[in-house]
Amino acid sequence: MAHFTALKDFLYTQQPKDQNENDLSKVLLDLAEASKIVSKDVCRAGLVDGFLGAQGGQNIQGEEQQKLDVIADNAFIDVLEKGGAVCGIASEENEDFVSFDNDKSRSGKYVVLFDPLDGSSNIDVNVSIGTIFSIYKRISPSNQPASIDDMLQKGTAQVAAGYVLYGSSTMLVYTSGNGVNGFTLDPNTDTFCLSHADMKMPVKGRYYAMNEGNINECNPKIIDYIRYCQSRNNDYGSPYSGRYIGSLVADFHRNLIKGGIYIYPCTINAPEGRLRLLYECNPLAFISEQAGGMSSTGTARIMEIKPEKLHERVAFFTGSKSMVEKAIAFLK
Ligand code: AHM
Ligand code: MG
Repeated sequence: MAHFTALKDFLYTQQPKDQNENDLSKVLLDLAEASKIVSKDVCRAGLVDGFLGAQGGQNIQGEEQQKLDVIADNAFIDVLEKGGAVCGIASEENEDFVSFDNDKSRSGKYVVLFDPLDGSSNIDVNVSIGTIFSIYKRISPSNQPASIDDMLQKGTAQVAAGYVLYGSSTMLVYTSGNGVNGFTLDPNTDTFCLSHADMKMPVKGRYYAMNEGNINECNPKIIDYIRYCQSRNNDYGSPYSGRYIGSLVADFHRNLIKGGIYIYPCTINAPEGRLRLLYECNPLAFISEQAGGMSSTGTARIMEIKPEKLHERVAFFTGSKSMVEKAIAFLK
């Protein structure tokens, strides 16, 4: 078998050897360790009592929490808190951010914002789901509790971002502002191995992803754009193929590799948009831009939005650059 570089070794060779960068590597390795726990839980969910189905409560956004949402959330919080490089987190599943309060993590230099298990509606039906994360340098003083200002930074301040896709294989894809690299989890050695070096999103593609059940609930300009995707008069000269998994991570990953666009516009039911700026859109925007793609609300660059609250939602257009540009042109 070919020799693949392990994530740990890759981080070691990539990062400048100052202490800050070492700490960032530590955060990424902790996230990778937590994701291995979640990956195993996802794989055996059908066999274990208490893993499938609804938790019986709602998260702060009024959405039904699945048991695995909560299990994954706890796994990431637990590993990051013990790791000591992170002083606090915010997660899609928790109403407020969490400031870690042990001696080690109080001086942690970073905060992590994450969606522990994206694609909740697919958990029980064995369809790909994922974790999405964003890493920022704290702006609060070291040794003080993490603050809300640490969490509400613009996406342009991200020092790293990534996702883990629990699909036909488990993959971790991340950027620290120096391109995008993907690592496949080898189940035999439990090691993330570099399998997709320097990933580039094709400038255009032939896939579009949207929940078209919402088509009559959107701005009519969105309908015009979707008609364009479906027509022979588009830039491909033939209708694009519709592909909507309903797990953002999986739809994004396909578009990253094959080229395509994902859109979740404002709808009557979700007038601000459905997806969360901090846990979903900013990290994927950072990755898309680093891979040569583009992410927008339709009118603004995602990463330049100043967040006003933790669970802020936005309209999201992400994917191949020329396709996102075309969608934006339809909205004008
Ligand atoms: P979640 O984080 O609660 O799973 O919500 C995010 C998901 C995305 O993964 C997916 O693209 C979208 O919501 C699906 O929404 P819908 O069912 O409205 O199409
Ligand atoms: Mg999500």
